[in-house]
Amino acid sequence: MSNLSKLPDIPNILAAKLAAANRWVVVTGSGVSAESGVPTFRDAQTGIWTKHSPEDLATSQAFEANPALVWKWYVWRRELIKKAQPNAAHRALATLAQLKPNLSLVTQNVDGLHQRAGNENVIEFHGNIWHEKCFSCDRHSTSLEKYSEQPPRCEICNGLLRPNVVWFGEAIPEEALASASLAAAQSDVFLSAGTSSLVYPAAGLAEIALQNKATIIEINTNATPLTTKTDYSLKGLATLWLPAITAHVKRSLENH
Ligand code: BV8
Ligand code: ZN
Repeated sequence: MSNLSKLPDIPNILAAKLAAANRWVVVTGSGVSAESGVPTFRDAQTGIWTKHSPEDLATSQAFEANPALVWKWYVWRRELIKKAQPNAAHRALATLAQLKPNLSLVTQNVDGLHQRAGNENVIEFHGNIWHEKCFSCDRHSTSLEKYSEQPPRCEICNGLLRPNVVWFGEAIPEEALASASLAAAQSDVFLSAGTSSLVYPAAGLAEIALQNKATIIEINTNATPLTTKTDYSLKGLATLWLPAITAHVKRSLENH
């Protein structure tokens, strides 16, 4: 947990709402992992990936056309993620989930850092980079060749394995979509952290919460299409605002 003295103050009315709120939904995007050294989707890609945009690589068409290229991009990301450590934002959310048992954590990130920080029930809306499935027969597989040069082969049909993440144009896993949508529809507080709120249906969860009159809070270093619809827009780093929120909730529970 960050040193409390440099954490930002939570506006008083919001502080009271947070302490009282029972059903929380937190949706995170790559901005929450950015301070762990994992590039966000909108960061310019670096090295050999500068000439590729994630939207072009994260598609089944791209994998079909050039499986080795797309597989190498995921291996490059896996190596970055392996070196990364969960940051103060991830750790604050792991503590918050213990303080608020009815908190649903929905992440668009595929890096598994929330689980490494201690969150157990993470709704992985876009899958997980460490899991694979067969591009031909769809069977889930746990290939040991996490960093191979070429996509590994399926042991059932010998098809190519692909990362078990949701590519553009692909459906969100049914269970993730249903549980995240239900949680948003029943939420008292909906907290969007570190996401540009551009990709649907993930960005639509805030709209579901809004219809349920939840208090909508956004943590982001920049404005997004969600910002004008929020009750509170907390401008700044996830590694400051999330520990500040968790510290406040912890203090208010201790004082009761
Ligand atoms: C689908 C996994 C149909 C892969 C990703 C309307 C409805 C439904 C679909 C669509 C629609 N309109 C358009 C679509 C199509 C598309 C879409 O939304 N396109 C966008 C570009 C317009 N959606 C889809 O294709 C989805 N599928 O709809 O299928 C269907 C339905 C039924 C049956 C068959 C088909 C699937 C989308 C999922 C794509 N997969 N990721 C991988 O990781 O490789 S998307 C990827 O980009 C992320 O997962 C995330 O969801 C998205 C955006 O990334 P962010 O996490 O927000 O990161 P970004 O860089 O954008 O922003 C970072 C933010 O953090 C910034 O705002 C920045 O200011 C902030 N920040 C940075 N540092 C910090 C910080 N904030 C705080 N602190 C910091 N330190
Ligand atoms: Zn197969």
